[in-house]
Amino acid sequence: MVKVLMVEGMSCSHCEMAVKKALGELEGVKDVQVDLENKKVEVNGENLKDEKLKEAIEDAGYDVVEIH
Ligand SMILES: [Cu+2]
Repeated sequence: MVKVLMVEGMSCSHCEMAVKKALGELEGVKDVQVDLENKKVEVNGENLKDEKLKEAIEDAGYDVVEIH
């Protein structure tokens, strides 16, 4: 399954790495793609829970404005 998240606050490659790392540590996550320009994060995996994804990103210091 694929989840697309709109994330506010990412501005550089460090942010990108931080978000990738935070999501990569979650169970079921196989791949994370970050599109800085469009504030878009695409998560690929199994049994992804919106709540868990949101929590991981917020704990890393960014805001999730949308998940679909
Ligand atoms: Cu940054």
